[in-house]
Amino acid sequence: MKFLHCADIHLGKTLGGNKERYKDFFYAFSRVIKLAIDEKIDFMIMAGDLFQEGSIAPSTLADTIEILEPMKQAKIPIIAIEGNHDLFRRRKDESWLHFLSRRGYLKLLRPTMHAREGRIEFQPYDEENAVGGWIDINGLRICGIGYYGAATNQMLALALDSLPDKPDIGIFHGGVWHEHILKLIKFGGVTPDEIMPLKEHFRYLALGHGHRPYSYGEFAYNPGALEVVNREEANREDGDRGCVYMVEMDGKNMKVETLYIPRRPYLNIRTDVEGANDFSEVMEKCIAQLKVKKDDPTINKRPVLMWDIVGKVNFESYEIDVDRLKQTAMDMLDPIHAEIFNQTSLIRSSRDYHGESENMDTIFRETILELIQANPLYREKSGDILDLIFDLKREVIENKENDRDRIIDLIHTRRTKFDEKLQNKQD
Ligand SMILES: [Mn+2]
Repeated sequence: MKFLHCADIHLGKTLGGNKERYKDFFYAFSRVIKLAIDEKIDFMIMAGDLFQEGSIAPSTLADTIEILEPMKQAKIPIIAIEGNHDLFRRRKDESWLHFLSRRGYLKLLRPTMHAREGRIEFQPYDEENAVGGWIDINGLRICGIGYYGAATNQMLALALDSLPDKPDIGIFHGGVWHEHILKLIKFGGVTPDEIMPLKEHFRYLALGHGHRPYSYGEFAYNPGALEVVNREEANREDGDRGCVYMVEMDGKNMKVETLYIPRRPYLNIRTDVEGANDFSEVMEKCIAQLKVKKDDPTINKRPVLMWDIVGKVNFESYEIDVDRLKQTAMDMLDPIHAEIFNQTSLIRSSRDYHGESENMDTIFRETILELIQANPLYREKSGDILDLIFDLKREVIENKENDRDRIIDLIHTRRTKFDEKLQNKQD
């Protein structure tokens, strides 16, 4: 018996609407599917987060069906559970995975929750409803444990009380908290002490949720995300690749092999411009750093670029021309997508704040403007947004009747005006 285990595919994810980035996630998944078909595996496990969000776009669904079709043709079942990202508008009984299961593209495992009785039930997979708690494939019993979020510890204990007889494989969207991944998982985490009892029940525990690969106790395996979903996950020391597991179970023996799936290079650059006196000094430091990246032979494909400019500077930080920096980066590295975060701040001598000439409004305006301009998306409209925030502040202070609708109205009216202004610009 041979199966592939993958997780956290996040189809539908993109960056600022970038089409190429959107396709990267499908491309990575298509490599896994090709591997499955070439290796003639018996089944595939997808341990949650097939999609980036529960309410995916129609085209994401169409692209997904297209990519799954060869698996259906090859009659290789995909046994899947829902991750936190797959739930449709936070409804626990609806997901596009269930739709795919009903259409024969996968088999969705989901235990039945009896919330009032505080009980979890694992029912056999029911072809008609295209859902169930467990399924037998060629003599292996696979059990879908699911995702329990903040309630993971209690729910996992309940789940263990009602497992079907002699399961071989468990699928669980949740992570083991230990030093390497602690930071990556906020909800859905269990401690090593809580995960070890599962070893008595399962020979293999297929995990999802943590986006970096790890294994625990020689039975729990987490492949991580195929592509970089959030920038913190990008780690060039790991190489530009995601991972899946090829597992062979034969009698009592089990062999787990890690296979790598190439992914797009993802550059997280941080340039420290501490002490710069003007924009040209910032530019100089930035170009020096870009040159290093340009010469890096391991970047063999157009990268994604996420660039932080940090440090205290001796001039107003909004004078940093983010658009020009971006253009320079585009020219030098040719990324498919680049985002620049101006996180510099002004070094002020303390007398500036004590001077009576500087009233609170000026300080307020400067501080807020800096915050708005830190995000490149808002830079163009920073003046308008600043005015709005300023007016809102006054409105909140002066609005004695606590009339919320008036404040919401104010936001709506101004927003419409921003849009009109932009529209005029484009025309
Ligand atoms: Mn995920």
